[in-house]
Amino acid sequence: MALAIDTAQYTNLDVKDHGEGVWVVTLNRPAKRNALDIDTIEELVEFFSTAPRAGVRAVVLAGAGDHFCAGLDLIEHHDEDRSPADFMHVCLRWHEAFNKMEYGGVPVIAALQGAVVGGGLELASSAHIRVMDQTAYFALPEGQRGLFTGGGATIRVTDLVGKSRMIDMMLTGRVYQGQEAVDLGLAQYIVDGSSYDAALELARKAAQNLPLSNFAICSAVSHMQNMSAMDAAYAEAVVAGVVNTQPDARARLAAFADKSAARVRPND
Ligand code: 1HE
Repeated sequence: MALAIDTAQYTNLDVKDHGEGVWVVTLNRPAKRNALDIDTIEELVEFFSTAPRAGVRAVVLAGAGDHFCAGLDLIEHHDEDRSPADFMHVCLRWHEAFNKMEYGGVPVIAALQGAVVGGGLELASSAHIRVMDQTAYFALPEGQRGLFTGGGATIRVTDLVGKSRMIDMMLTGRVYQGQEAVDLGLAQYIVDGSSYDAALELARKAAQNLPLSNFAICSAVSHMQNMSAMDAAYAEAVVAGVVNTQPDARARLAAFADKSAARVRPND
């Protein structure tokens, strides 16, 4: 049974239907550089828990203003003066939100500009594709703030750039930007214009795939990385058994057979 997304229930996020299954979710606290307070995390949990069952075919994740996201809301964290157990539970809600993004089976394309730092990088690294503009920069300032990552950077940022670079970023506050950031894997695309426009175009493209194929791409690949090679190969066969025999694929295969389907060609 399909769920409905109630856009009115979001305040820290701006949630919009862009048609043909593409939704845009924008962190909407630009005055706070989109810092992640607990309410924003709860809204992310809500949206990404609902989206896979609400017919959402692709999501652009953006940040309002000049910066994508300044990470943990340091003011809230300071004011709350949390106990270790309190903050552990905060982190578990972050993981809930980010795991729903990464494992939910709906493509999430992050449009990055300005600061993508601390928890903002943890959020971005939970997306399946990251598109940066020329202003975007990446850092993990936790070390300088007397903090540690709590939103999955030890797993996802390490996965993107490797352990040594991640540790260097945390120890020294090193900032990556521009083409170097792409070369390291922090983003897959860098554009001269708007990362939002480019991300929307990619989302529209991804949304044309069959939902079950996208589910496998955006869920199975992540799950399989957590498995032994033997188990991953087995799981891959089982997933392919389901996806590659889906009735909706038959028309696409028929189009290839009758030569009406586009061929794979090199870029111009
Ligand atoms: C914030 C936050 C925030 C800005 N929490 N309020 N993250 C950081 O260590 C990054 C902290 N932020 C910055 O370094 C800078 O703010 C930015 C580079 C992102 C932007 O600089 P700028 O000059 O445009 O803005 P600003 O003047 O520093 O800040 C504007 C307002 O945003 C100001 O509020 P105002 O009420 O005084 O106007 C700032 O307080 C507010 N603001 N960033 C709260 N992060 C699960 S563990 C994850 C651990 C982490 O993420 S640690 C990394 C935290």
